[in-house]
Amino acid sequence: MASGQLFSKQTQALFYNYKQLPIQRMLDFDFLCGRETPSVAGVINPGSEGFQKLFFGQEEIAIPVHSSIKEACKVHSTADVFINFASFRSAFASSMEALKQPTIRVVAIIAEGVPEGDTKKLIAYARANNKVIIGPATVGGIQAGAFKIGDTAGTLENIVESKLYRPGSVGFVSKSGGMSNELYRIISRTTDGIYEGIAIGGDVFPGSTLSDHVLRYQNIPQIKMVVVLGELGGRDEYSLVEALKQGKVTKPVVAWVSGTCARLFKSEVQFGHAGAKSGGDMESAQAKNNALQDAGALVPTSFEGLEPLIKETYTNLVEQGVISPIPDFQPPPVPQDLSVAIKAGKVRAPTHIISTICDDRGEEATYAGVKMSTLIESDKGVGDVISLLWFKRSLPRYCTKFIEMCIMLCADHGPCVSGAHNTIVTARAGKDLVSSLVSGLLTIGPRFGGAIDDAARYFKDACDKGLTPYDYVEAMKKKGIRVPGIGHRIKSADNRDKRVDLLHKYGRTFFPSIKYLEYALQVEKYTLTKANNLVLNVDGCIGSLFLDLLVSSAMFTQQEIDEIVEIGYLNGLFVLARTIGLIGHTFDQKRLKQPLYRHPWEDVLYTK
Ligand code: Q5B
Repeated sequence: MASGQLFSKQTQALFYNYKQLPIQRMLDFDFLCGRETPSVAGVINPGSEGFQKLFFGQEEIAIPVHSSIKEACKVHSTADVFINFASFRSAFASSMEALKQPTIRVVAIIAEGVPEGDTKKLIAYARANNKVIIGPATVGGIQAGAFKIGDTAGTLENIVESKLYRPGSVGFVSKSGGMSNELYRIISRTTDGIYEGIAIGGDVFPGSTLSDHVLRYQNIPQIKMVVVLGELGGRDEYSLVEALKQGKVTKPVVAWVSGTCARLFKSEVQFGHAGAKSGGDMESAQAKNNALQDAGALVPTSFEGLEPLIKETYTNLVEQGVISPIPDFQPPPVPQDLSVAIKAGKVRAPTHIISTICDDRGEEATYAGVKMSTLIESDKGVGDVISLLWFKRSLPRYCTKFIEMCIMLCADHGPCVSGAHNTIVTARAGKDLVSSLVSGLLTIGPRFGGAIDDAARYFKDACDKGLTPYDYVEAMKKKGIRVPGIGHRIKSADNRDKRVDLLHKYGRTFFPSIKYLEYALQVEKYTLTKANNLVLNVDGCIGSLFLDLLVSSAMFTQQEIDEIVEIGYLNGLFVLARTIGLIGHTFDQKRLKQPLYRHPWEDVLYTK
């Protein structure tokens, strides 16, 4: 790199604190400039490691994320710029740590409000160790066609309009980052464009000064003229005045110190930046403009005069043969982000997911179009939520109450059933809640709890076909299928299942018709002639009564009923209900601090 150059087309940075937008803007700029390598080598995000996906042109790339500055510098030893997006609270510590890394040469500090005492320590360390600080309170800087810090130069449109995708002949330095965007435009209109632009930041003590950069520009052969935008407050501009007086800067310098309007105010006014207040005559914009002019800078009489003066200076240099205008070219178009293009109506993209039951995009989520607040305010219950999310409609109270009864009655059936046993064993093996829960849920199936759907399917089919219970049961026997919804390990004709009685009673009282339950009870009457435990069980009772609900509520079409039975909604009731109990069993085991379960040898038949 030539003496004075801070950046090149190969420069790579480490970015402190993951900020997707400014990093993507840097990578978009890289693509625009035709860089071969991304300008961000790695991201430091304290506390996390891995990769972040970003775009480099049309291609997605994975940028490594490191949890510490030291580690990032070790891995990316050629990345010599540190872009610090830390807050003002942590900017000092992270900047100092970065400055202390032998691989880091330039540190840009974006945060505003870094305590002046801290900035002074950073400046002292940087000076003593031949390092450069840009900022604090800066947007950063740019070397046209080569490297850009964070959000410098604003949007891609501004960058293209300002021709920053290729180097021109003008070096620019300003205090203000916002105004530098404006000046990039002005300079691109009046000259062949920027070679390098730096915003030093608006603090009272900038890490590097206007004159530091102008003196660098003096040593960069590609820079033929310099534009400086100062502002009232502080004495930074006077070091440039000295450099001009001492003949250290021989290239034409067009300068303007903004804030001349401050004299219109009776008392001292604090402008946008911390340092932008006139602390006395010497620090006024007029005084600094006068001093710069006296030292040989080209100073207009107002900000409006700046653009023509830059143009005149550039034209003179072209006429003198000092500048051969850099030819322009059309940069490649940077692909737009899909979300932006969709918003602008430029593209249409197929969605990958379709959802019809819930919408969380508005102020509050809706369940099948019903606002959550409506559910709460109208005193609805979990049965209503299930109606909306499963069946996509509000069901009458007698139906939602039935759903709630199913949930309540199936919530648990003791520690000995398959699901609870599995959950207990898993919890005792030290597993977490979700693992213990799912190990229990996984037992739900055709024999245990998951016979509701099949019970509904077979009872419906047999009843609709007009099969007698005898014909139905015997036909199932021939096929070698146990009648779903019939039979229980502990319940029998002499030990009725209270749950079945309660549901039966409810259906008989509130349902317009219980045709399918009646049929199931006829089947039970026949199976009980075979064995005492072949009772209508809780699955069979729910399956047949739910058919009655679907048919007699007149809330579902025949096609919808067939679909509900075919898809198999009804086991969901048992899964949902038993989840409550299985969670309870997990907590119970943990609370009781139960040790690892080992099944006793005596309970196993070892045989050959
Ligand atoms: N036999 C439930 O059987 C059970 C027959 C049958 C024709 C039948 C059995 C069955 C269908 C599935 C079903 C839900 C496995 C049950 C639930 C939740 C629970 C659980 C809890 C809770 C019980 C003895 C003889 C054999 C069999 C015959 C049995 N069932 N014939 N249709 N349905 N039912 N599941 O007592 O001639 O000797 O070979 O599969 O509806 O899971 O509390 O525990 O809330 O947690 O083990 O309530 O009925 O009888 O297998 O020894 O069979 O009866 O063919 O005849 P068992 P097995 P044979 S509710």
